[in-house]
Amino acid sequence: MVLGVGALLQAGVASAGPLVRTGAFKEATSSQVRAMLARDNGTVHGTIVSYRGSVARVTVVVPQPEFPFPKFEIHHVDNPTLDLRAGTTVKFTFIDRVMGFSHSFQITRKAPPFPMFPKIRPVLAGTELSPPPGDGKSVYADFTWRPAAGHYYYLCAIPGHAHMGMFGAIIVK
Ligand SMILES: [Cu+2]
Repeated sequence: MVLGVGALLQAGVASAGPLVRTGAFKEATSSQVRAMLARDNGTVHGTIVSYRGSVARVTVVVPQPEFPFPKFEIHHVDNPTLDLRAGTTVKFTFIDRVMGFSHSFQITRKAPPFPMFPKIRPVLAGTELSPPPGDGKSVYADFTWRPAAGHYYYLCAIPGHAHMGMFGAIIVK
């Protein structure tokens, strides 16, 4: 189940969309990651994270360890549903903490189930693949999204990851 290197990675990755480029990711220390986690202004209700106010700050982490299945984590909730208000400016910070493994965070209207090789077009916002973090390092990227009301999904475009559950819903009302 380890899908991680070489040309295989690129096969399922959407090229369209306003994505943060792989080369634009930056390295973060553990204390910088803690600060990014602390500025998330969502509130947890079970498996939902709700954001109110004009600016939502959403910090998404791919945590160590990633086994048995890779996942996203927001406020320590696995692949939560994000509850947003239309008109909100959503400032995402996406952090990959998994040594040696790339991931991405991409927003789409396409609904699951996602195939092994997801062909996600268009991607509305998000990132290309992260550069694989070095030992003890994290990499991150910031991007802003201003969604209209509707139902969306976020997912990782690495082959197999969304297929195995590395995705979540976004509801904008
Ligand atoms: Cu992934």
